Amino acid sequence: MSIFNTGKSLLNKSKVIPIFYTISDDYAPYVACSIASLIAHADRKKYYRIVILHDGLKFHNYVRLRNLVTKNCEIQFHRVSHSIYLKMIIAHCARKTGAGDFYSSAVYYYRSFIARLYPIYNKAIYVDSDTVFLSDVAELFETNLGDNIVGAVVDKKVAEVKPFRDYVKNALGVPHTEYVNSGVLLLDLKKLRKIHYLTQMINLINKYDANLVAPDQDYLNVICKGKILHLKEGWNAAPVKGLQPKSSKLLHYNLFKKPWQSDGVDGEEVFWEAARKSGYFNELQKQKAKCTVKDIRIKEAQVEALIAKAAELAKVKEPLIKKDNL
Ligand SMILES: [Mn+2]
Repeated sequence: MSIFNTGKSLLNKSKVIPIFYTISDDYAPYVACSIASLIAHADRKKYYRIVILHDGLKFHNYVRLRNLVTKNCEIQFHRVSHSIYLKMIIAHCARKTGAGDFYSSAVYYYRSFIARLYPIYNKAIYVDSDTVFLSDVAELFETNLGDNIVGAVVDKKVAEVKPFRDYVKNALGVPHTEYVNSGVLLLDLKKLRKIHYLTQMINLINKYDANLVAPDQDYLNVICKGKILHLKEGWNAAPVKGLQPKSSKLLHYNLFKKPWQSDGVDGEEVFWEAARKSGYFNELQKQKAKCTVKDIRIKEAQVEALIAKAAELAKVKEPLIKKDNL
């Protein structure tokens, strides 16, 4: 037990709601906002365990994130050590340098390790740090997955952009009506262990060494195809201007429009409200002030490059990765 693992450790695992985030140090302010919003909507009668998987955090970030802890919302930190699996992923990412944002860090892949790292849990939630909760995460956790391995929301951005639609269909063999976003996941960890999810993913990486558009998300869609429960859109909602619709339960500032980079971003009020409770408000404001038009152009160019890459990869005659029949 480290001094950073705070809160009461309940032995009755069936009553704990485990929520996982994966971050590198520079994402600490955003994860603090997401956690602050999660806590603001938590049910006092329930117990939440937030686990931050990271690759090394500065001491002040540990301390500040720890400040968010409440009686029924604990925060654990887990520095993911570089296992043989992870080294393989890092080497794979290094070979794809310049192939897009998703290859910039192996942290994107940490979510695939949750089932393996935490055999004490049978069910868990994974959330991206660029999110803000508008309702109680327990409601998501209590969703019945039935026979499915994971629950996730169909990726609307993919459905809206033709090169993305063609890419998922041709390069992955997944129709856009089925392709989900991996920013919010309800995970049946028991089933993920049973199908050896991590091993399957590593095998696909080794076998194809494919240059994909959104690697970890693409692997999830291919490996779990047909076994994904489509959650209500509100659990991974695109922010809108002004007041958010009642159906929105979690806002995801997906892709490159982030309220901490510029003014006028849809759903910015919700983000700043969470930021006020995060302990990072002033810093985030300063960060936004420092962001130049040039920085935003660079982000826009990255989106364009990603769409161009999808268009190119969509030309393939057969899928780039194919799941083995076990
Ligand atoms: Mn995201």
